[in-house]
Amino acid sequence: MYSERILRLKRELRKKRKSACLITSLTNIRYLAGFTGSYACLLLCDREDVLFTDFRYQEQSAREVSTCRCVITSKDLFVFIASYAKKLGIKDLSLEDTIIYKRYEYLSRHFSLTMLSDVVEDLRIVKDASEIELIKEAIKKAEDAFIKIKGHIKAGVTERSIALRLEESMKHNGVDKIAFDTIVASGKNSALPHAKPTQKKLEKGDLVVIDWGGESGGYFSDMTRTLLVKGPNIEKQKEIYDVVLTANTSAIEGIRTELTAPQVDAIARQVITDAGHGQRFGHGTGHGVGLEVHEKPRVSAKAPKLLIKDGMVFTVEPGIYIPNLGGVRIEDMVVVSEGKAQRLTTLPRNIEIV
Ligand SMILES: [Mn+2]
Repeated sequence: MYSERILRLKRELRKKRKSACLITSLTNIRYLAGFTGSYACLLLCDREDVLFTDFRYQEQSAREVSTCRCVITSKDLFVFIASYAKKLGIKDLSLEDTIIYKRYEYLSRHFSLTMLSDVVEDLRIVKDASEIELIKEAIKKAEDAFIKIKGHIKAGVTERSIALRLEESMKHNGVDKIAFDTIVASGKNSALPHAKPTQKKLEKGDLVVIDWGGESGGYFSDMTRTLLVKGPNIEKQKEIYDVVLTANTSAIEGIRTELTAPQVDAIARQVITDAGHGQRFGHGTGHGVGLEVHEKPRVSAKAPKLLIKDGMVFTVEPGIYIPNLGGVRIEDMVVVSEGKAQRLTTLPRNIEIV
């Protein structure tokens, strides 16, 4: 698997008439070589592929990395890599554009450098079967965690306590890492798409947006559900919920491999615009999820016109946010398979009044 990924990257490099590259993004190193530690660089060239790390990861790199040579050094990593690469006869070196400037500057004194933008990120857009299995695991752990704490979501409970329980529940379920600060936003706060949980208690008639996810085996999940606290005068809340649900369903059912990512965005956006809330859906419809919570493809109006492909995994998360009333977002993850989208998120999507 890893050797095949490295071959695919080298094929891309050859198209650009490059042979040697230094991968510095830890996420991309994990993707290409399987190394999960926090300190490493990966040098790929015709003569050999080498993972450089230090003493802390001697044992781990030997266990995790089988397709590249592992070299342990106690010297400054970039000084060491520069001399190593020179011994291999490397003069031209391609770097990822996310490299730290001072590293770039140091290497520029020794090599003729070119920048690689998103080459590995582009390879990562289409997931293989093993990646999809890991993503399903990450989704299941986060969903089960939510089901376990759902009874706690009711009037009188604070946003923070719900977020805390959900995160604790995810960890109990074997999530390795919380994907991002869990969002629990109720009432007026739910009109902020990226609200932070506060000490505010849930009140009657509040919409409650809960956005959460976890990492499992390196892969992430990301999902949002909006609940409604029972109370009088909840018609408007129900109405916007229905619009968002229709937008979510229409977009997912409309996904086809003939469409581009912005066209998928347009399906969801049209439903919300037709209902008169176009101005209240100010973010993209979705984003890829994999080794990072937010990765390519971007599913939004302004995103590149990338064709939808089998193996892509991304979110569909339309929302409507109305100041002083509240917001609704319904976020599912989908995988594209045989030309259509399959929903990966299994939690119910009908409005739940608690
Ligand atoms: Mn998301």
